[in-house]
Amino acid sequence: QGKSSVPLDPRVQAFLDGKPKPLFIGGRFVESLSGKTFATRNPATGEVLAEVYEADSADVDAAVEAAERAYEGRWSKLTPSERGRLMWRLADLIEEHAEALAQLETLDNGKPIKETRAADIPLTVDHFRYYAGWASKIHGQVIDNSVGNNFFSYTRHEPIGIVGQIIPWNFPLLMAAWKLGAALATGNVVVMKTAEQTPLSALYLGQLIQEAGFPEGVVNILSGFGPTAGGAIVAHPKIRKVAFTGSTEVGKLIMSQAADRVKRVSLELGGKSPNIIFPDADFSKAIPGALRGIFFNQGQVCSAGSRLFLHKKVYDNFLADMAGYASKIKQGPGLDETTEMGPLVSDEQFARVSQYLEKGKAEGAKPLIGGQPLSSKGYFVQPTIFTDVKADMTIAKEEIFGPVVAAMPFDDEDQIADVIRRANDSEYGLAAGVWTKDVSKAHRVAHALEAGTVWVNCYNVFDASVPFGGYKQSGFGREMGSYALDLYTQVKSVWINLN
Ligand code: TXE
Repeated sequence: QGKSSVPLDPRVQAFLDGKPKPLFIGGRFVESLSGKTFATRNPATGEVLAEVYEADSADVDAAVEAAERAYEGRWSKLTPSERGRLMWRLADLIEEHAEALAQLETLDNGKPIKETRAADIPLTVDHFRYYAGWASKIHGQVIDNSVGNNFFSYTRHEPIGIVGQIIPWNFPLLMAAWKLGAALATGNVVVMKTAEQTPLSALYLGQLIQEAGFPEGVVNILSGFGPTAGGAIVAHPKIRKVAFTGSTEVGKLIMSQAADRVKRVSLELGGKSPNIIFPDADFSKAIPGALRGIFFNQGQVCSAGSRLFLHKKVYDNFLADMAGYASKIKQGPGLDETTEMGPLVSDEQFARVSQYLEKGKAEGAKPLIGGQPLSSKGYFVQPTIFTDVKADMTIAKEEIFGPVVAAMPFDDEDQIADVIRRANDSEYGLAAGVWTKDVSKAHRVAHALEAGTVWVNCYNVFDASVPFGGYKQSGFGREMGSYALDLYTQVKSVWINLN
């Protein structure tokens, strides 16, 4: 550990007590029924950080039973305002435990402590507070005059019941919050499976859920693997909805498996998002924006601006400046306060990204900087900017999920049709960025892009009140904002005969 390494918070020391971390079922921390455990590793060193109990279908069954008891029992007796108050209390507790959670997240995921402190944890707190407010504002419509004089009708927005949630490893705690916020505000109960690479912060959250006083079984948190624990959630007949964030490949599988029981699904999947720089852009903002767009969280962001379209007039200068900054990014262990880029999450992700670097070079792209995995211990990869990229190259089409950007020039002799066509030429449609001082052009491009989010003169900005989700194979359903409430409610129409 270096001089600038953060001293470990005593609460993290206590949490990492060397014993396998249990599952959170029915308000209690329990061993898995099989007794099996698996290891989660510190990506900065590759060493084992903790063992966790591994859930499989029997544990999912137990979690569903606990959730059902909660749904039929105390949870349904609470008023919406009481529900909201519990969520607010949870947000307060997360804030009290912010430093411990930030450190634990950094240890398990690898991301720099500067970012967990500034982004992951505060966004999680905001998220619970935002949805705490919604709990008491959910209601249906009165439909009276339009049905004539003989009838009167109204709607109720009712919870779905037991919902299954499967989350990824790139923002472990924040993804748990994105899933829990809307589900709890609307009165559902949850069986959540965390990603096998990063189970720890959600288990810590389980302790805070307990402390906040949520009725037992409202939230159940399982560590485990996709095909076993995840598969059991998707297959369980009493789980009526599955919310998933992860790869498009697994999203397709879940969607087809859910069809069997006509289970609702919402999917937030991969991306290959275009970030478009027009020549009139303010470079002092666009260069940091393009850097943040691809290098934030080591590029492991579903909305990463991984296809950088630069007007040919500015292509060389912009890239030269961008490469200058990128080459100074300080890589290191996440717990070092001076670290700007940490390791990738796992050896698997390291191997995946390394293969894309090889493939990019083999297909003829040129790394302006980077292009190599780093050989020291831990899963580090150099920040990489590829030039000479053709649209049909693998690195221009597939999601890499690492700090690797494909830069491509465009010109606007045909107005902006060419760059829009190229930006939209992807099976993905999660996000996009546009940099220009021309307001009309910014709106025109924003409207024409096939993406669930368009950032104008900014990138990777998130807020609990603004919906997020995909077009095309990036998935469907919107998390955050009032839109996410629709994912977790079903509408009942009640007719009254007035005669
Ligand atoms: O994803 P998986 P992986 C993309 C990104 C990355 C690639 C692979 O491109 O390189 O996916 O990452 C659970 N039934 N994204 O392999 O497998 C799994 O346990 C039910 C984009 O980690 O999709 C984990 O909890 N669940 C992304 C979650 O799915 C299953 C974030 C995600 O893992 C399952 C992560 C199954 N059969 C990866 N198989 C984003 N959109 O932000 C796996 N899981």
